[in-house]
Amino acid sequence: MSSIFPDILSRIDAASRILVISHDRPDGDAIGSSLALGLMLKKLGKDVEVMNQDPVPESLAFLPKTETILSPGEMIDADLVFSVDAAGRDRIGKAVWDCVPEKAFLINIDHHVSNTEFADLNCVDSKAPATGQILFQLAEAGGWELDPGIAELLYAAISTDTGSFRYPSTTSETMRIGGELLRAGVSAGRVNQMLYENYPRRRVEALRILLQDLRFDFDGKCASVQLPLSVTEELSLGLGDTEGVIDVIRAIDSVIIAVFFEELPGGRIRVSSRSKDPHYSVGEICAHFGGGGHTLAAGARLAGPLDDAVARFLDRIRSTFESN
Ligand SMILES: [Mn+2]
Repeated sequence: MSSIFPDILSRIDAASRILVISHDRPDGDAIGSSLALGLMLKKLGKDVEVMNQDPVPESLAFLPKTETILSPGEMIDADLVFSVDAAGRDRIGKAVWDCVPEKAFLINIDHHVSNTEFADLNCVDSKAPATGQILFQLAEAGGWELDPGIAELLYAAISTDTGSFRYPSTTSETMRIGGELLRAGVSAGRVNQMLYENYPRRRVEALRILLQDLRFDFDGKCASVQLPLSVTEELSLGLGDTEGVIDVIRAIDSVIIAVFFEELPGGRIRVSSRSKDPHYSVGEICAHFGGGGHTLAAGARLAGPLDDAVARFLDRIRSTFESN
């Protein structure tokens, strides 16, 4: 992994205008990683823009410089482009690609095991729990100086992808980096409060409605909830409002696989899934439906209607339980 860092560093040296992009519906790792990289490159004297197809979720807007993230508009004059935390080209969105000049050199930094290595240079570490961790290591390799803002972005990136340094992907290296980020000026109490104890009321209202129809299958080993578009509209739910639902149901003692089904405008069904046991890979289940992710956290998009998608996905989970 770190063997690719010198190549990346020399590409940065040679570049003057850099664009940083990430996946659509950005999460904490996407926002934290793309802004942290953008700010670190700026400190090196580069001209940098950060772009995302979708707006910053309200829950992450407290992070430094989120207001500087561009929405797709005009073509960006860049000679180097970084894609961070995106498993494939299609995860970034066509509107963003329309702003990326074809001549630009593309570097892909990511931690998804399903990464398609779509760039000119690919730095993919599927053991890393977050792209933010790889970026911290890159910063160390480059001898880059962090400031409290950059450190907070990297901390948020790693914290949100590890369930606050709790998931099995959390290693001693992750904890070391967490410590370094605190040393660089992050206030753990404040960031954690902003990330995990600052929900809008509608997020908890959504949880109340979703849990009314909490469903258990396969002797309680699978728990799932469904969010019809009508509820999304009724509660004016935005990006990020339903993110915590799956963590609540995966915390049930009997549950090995937790699934969240969300009906999207247009009728497709977005599926988020989590596993607590590497023998039951939700990454493989999602890959069957053209999605991807990690062994313990993965997603896919299925054709609707909702009932039908639920039935097909649960059927696949049944086979996973039966074949193990
Ligand atoms: Mn990530």
